[in-house]
Amino acid sequence: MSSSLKNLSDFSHLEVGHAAGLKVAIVVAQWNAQITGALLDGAVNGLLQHGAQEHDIEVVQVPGSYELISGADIILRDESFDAVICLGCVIQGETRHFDFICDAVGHGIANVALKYNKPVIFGVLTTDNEEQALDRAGGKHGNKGEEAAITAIQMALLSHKYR
Ligand code: DLZ
Repeated sequence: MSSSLKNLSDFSHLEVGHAAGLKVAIVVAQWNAQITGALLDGAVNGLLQHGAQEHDIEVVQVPGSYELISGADIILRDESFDAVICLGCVIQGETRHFDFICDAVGHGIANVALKYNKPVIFGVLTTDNEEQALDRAGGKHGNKGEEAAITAIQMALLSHKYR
């Protein structure tokens, strides 16, 4: 494999300082607040650890994951944001609500990203039960909020590069 192709497959972590100067909004759902609060902590820590400034991070609460779509859309009317991280937790219940919400949020977030040509990150847990969600919100499977922050930085940098 040529050295340039090897570089393409290098997914090593972003270095500290790469998020300096990036303005990032975090839209977080209030449903399952214990879990989304932990995801929020992970996302903020992830941004700060990589050099983002506290005053460049805007946290906005919306009622449920379904509202993450319009929350991200509203935020991106402000052109100064480089990326939006959407955080939510949808837990399977007895009805088909789960399917409708997950489907809508996945497509909705993708549409907002394309509408504004900005990274909008899907940091939504879609789990069978609360235990699985806790495992991914600072538990044994890490913190998906922190992973969403790294993704946001990576995509914002990519977007800047090809502006
Ligand atoms: C209604 C509802 C249900 C049943 N479950 C969840 C959930 O597990 N996670 C979540 O974030 N939101 C849930 N919601 C609320 C919807 O996202 C939305 O706020 C309402 O349907 C109003 O649009």
